[in-house]
Amino acid sequence: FYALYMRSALARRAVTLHPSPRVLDANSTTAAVSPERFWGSYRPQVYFGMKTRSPRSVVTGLMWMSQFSDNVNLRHTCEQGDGLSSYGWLIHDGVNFGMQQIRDTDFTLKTMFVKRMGGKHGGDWTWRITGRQHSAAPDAPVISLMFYVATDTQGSLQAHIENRTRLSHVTGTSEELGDFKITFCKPTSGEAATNKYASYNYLQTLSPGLDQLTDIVKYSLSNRFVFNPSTAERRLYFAVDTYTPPPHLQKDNRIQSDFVVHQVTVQVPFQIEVLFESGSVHDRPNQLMGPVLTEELTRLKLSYNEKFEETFGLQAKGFNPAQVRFGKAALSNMLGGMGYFFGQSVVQSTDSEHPMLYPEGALFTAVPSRSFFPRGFLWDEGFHQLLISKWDPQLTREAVAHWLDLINVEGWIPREQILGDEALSKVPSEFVVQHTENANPPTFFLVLEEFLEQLEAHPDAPQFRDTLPFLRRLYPRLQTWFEWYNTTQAGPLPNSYRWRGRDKDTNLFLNPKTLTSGLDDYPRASHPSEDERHVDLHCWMVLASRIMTGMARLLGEPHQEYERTYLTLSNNSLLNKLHWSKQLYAFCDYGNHTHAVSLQQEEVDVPPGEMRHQLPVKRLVRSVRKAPKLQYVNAFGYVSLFPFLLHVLTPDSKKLEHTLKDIRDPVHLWTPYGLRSLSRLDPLYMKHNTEHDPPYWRGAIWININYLALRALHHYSSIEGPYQEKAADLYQELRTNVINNIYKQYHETGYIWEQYSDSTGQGQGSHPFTGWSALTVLIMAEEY
Ligand code: 6A9
Repeated sequence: FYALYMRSALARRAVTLHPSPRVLDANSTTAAVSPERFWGSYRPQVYFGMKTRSPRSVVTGLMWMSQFSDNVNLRHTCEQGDGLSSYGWLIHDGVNFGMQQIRDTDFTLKTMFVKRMGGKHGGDWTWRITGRQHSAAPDAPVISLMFYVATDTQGSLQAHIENRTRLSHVTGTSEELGDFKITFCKPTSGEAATNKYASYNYLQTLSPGLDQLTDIVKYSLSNRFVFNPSTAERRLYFAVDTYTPPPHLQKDNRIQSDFVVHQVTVQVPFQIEVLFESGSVHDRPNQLMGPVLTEELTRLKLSYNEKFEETFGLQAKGFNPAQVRFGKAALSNMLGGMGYFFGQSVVQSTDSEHPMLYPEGALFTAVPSRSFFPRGFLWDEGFHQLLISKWDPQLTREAVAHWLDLINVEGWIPREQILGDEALSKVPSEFVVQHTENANPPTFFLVLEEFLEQLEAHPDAPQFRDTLPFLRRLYPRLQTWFEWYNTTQAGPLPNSYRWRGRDKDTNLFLNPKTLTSGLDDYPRASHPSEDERHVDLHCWMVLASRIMTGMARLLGEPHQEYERTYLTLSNNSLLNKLHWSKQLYAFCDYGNHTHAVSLQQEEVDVPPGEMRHQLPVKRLVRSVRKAPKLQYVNAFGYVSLFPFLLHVLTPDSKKLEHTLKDIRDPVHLWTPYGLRSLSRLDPLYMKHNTEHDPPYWRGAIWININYLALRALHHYSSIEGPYQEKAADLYQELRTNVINNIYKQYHETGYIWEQYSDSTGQGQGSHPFTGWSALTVLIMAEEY
């Protein structure tokens, strides 16, 4: 009984939050405390939508479809399957306004928002949507825009209808917004033009959850409506009609929330405005619409452009206007990709039999990809914030604070944050559960390093005034976070480290994955064991201990212990002893390993119950031709670079010379488009891991690591040492290659991509991926 009791007490610790005072005050994101950041485009998973930074926010959004085309093509959540030729924010300042361009089949939409402060609930905002045709084809497309408002279990909405079918405005009330009014203006054919022909429909219904909005609209569509502008023939079009939940949704017994849709069907070109007005604004000088809105947009754009040049200096560095526009789009998509999520992670601790629900929590974070991964990822976020902190350190402080407020009493933070029904609806069930023994690289230390440098360089600058108190509040959590890595990810030898949580079912994989390292299928020891040690994690710990030392010093806290750890771990002879392979002549992991593995077709007996009628089946199964033994893993690629990437190598190190040489070698990592992840000579280069698992970190070019490489080259070129010049040359060459390729791909494809092919430079993987690939802006600006 005692053992059982202990086990469940331990399990409870997994879902018990850290006891230190939260970094964020309980009301920090409310309209009262942070009115400018209350409303925002914090729903990165939809093409266009806004919400407030509150747990159960009223949400607004836009769906659209083109009429009289062959198939129903309702657009709402960002989906790669929609095949849009591009979409993304051209300009977004993270706070006040944004302008997005969406290129659909034969028309382009621009979606803009502008906020205006006032009253007690985060003020007003206005949307402007414009649509225009790509070519001057005679038959301009007819498009339906579906503007919607939905509550999320609290608050209520009333639709106001004129002429039977036109929803002219919605009034509503919610806890955080008080009373408000949303007005749908009639479309015009453009700026300063009069109304144009349009058909109107509306839907007023109930929804069991925000994840159901698309389906509700789809199920309600019927094509019994007539589009009849005087110049054209009468045609039937699709519109929202009455809605009765289909049988499978009738079983959804979540709380029903209000959902109102306003559909406008209109031919391009058009311009439409939507106004949100807070009931608490009493002294509104005018309505934020028409020429007033245009003027405001112009003013904001101008100051954005100035701030962009001030911050990144791309023009001064000689980039042409199109390249500068690319830089702005990359930054803007990072900012426009910030979301506010609320919910509970599902976590599994080794001490509990079943997954448990983590405490409810909020997360304000950027996301790697609006279409494919529109949620928070721990190590991605450190990279995201490197860029954001240069633009708006306040956004970064708030994001980092949210992440660290999710830490549990043990010092663990869930790696992938799937919070709320909407986020959950995008994730296959096998990926939902987060394991409490699993880490992810602590990239927030890179951000903290940036903060320490900002404070040192500009101690009195107003934008950094809040940094010191912020670091003070963060500190107790960082201590536990550091300790968690240092203890739970300790390796077999003193001062060595090992990623936990590698794939267990080793027969199914050419090489069992290490998702926790962030480098997923990058080759590690063929047979996961407790004897492993990982050089990338070792280097992350060097960084972590160095920054903890600096933080402790700055805050007047005891720093000796951290410094001792730092001095021990960063000692190059320890690193050589643990990770230098004489055979590979490079740094690498150590473990129970054999090179002699491959995937073979085998007839396998499928367990009864699974595919009953086809016993036995052919499957790819790993075959091991030579027994593994304890040895260096001898794979050359990103992992080998970490002592260089994280500045662990001393500038006079011979190992630095070797690293630089191998980086520049086209047989290993060098390509005209950036550094590839794995040497072409490695046996696992571009190999599938399973039948269905194509190579990921086995050759492709990833921008986060290329950023670290450029940052390291910049570092070693600016400190005295025998390889200073070599580093400077490589720096120039690599920087040019990376920038040119990403820019070229963006130009050609309309997107920034998750990774780039090492043989053609082509973007691949998910898109848009304006997560760490947007670090290109810092590379262009040479801000490291
Ligand atoms: C799969 C599929 C709709 C993989 O950018 C996020 C992460 C990185 O942290 C990691 O280093 N990506 C990289 O190797 C994407 C991970 C996506 C996992 C979820 C679910 C959803 O399909």
